[in-house]
Amino acid sequence: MRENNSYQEKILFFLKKRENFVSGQTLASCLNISRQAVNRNIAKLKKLGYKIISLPHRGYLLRGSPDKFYPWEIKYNLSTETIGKEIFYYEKLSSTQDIAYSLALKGAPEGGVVVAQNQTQGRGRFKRKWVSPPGGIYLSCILKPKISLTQIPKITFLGSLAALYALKKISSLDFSLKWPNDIFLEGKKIAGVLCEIAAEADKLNFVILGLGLNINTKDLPSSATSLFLHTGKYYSKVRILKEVLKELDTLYLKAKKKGFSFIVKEWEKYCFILGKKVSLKTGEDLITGIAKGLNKDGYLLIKDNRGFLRRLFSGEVVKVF
Ligand code: BT5
Repeated sequence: MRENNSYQEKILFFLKKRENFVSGQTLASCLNISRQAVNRNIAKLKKLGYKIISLPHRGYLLRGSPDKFYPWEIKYNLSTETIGKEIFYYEKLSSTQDIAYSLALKGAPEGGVVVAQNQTQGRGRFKRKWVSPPGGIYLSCILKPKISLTQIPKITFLGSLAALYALKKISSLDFSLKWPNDIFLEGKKIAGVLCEIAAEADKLNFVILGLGLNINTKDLPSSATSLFLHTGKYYSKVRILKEVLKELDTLYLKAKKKGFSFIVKEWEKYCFILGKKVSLKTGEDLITGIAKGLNKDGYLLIKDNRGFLRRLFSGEVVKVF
């Protein structure tokens, strides 16, 4: 009989639903496969890191799942409409952005997600390095919104808001947002968002929304933190990734139906630089002034030292006074 890989998943889901031992015979007859095939697939699951207890005359019991982004784990009970319908999983890759970009060029569907345990060439904005050792979540999502190029900052906002909501859901820590793309936890960066696009003239073909979250990460720059470094506890990355995908899905659906303006308003609530004096680098300029708010497109409004109201599309907050 030809071995079908999906038996592995079927056996796993069967075991996930049971709190007691399941006999090999039950598995074999429910899945219409031989006892040998059950044994073979159980061995494969163990090799993938699943803790399965096997006892003679009693059968099998699932005791633990590895915290790995296996597509079947991510999709298990993931009730999203668009995001995460296809998961492309890599243990290690250069950058999830690059793989997602080439998949999108080949016609991968909207909502497809590339996720990795670690990246060798993770990047931030302006080709800066994104430190990506095992312990973090590194994902890129393919989106095909029907919006103009001026709306792109709102997609970055959508990504950071989804990450913030997901982090808030799993811990009651005081996360906040720093314009334009950072998630902060008590003065340190815990996650970042990178939005890259493919466009011709002014027509947007697709967006690759990249998110990096420091969860159980230990080796980070001094300006950064992770949930583990902050609390001393380990967290389930699979659970957090699923929360991020659900939040992305909810926000994206709402934005498609009602427009993106609510995202800017929501963002303002959590943006800790608003009302403060800040210094910002934009291109070659260094601007110091009061961060007054965001306009409807997500541009930062700064009242500079000379009293002029400046509207910034992108930049880097280098100091908060
Ligand atoms: C960002 O850039 O914050 C966007 C980061 C996006 C990373 C994701 S991971 C999945 C996907 N695949 C990729 O290759 N990238 C995306 P930016 O605002 O430019 O911030 C970069 C700066 O953050 C660096 O110059 C460092 O100072 C700092 N940094 C680097 N690694 C960090 C980390 N792991 N946590 C916090 N800060 C970090």
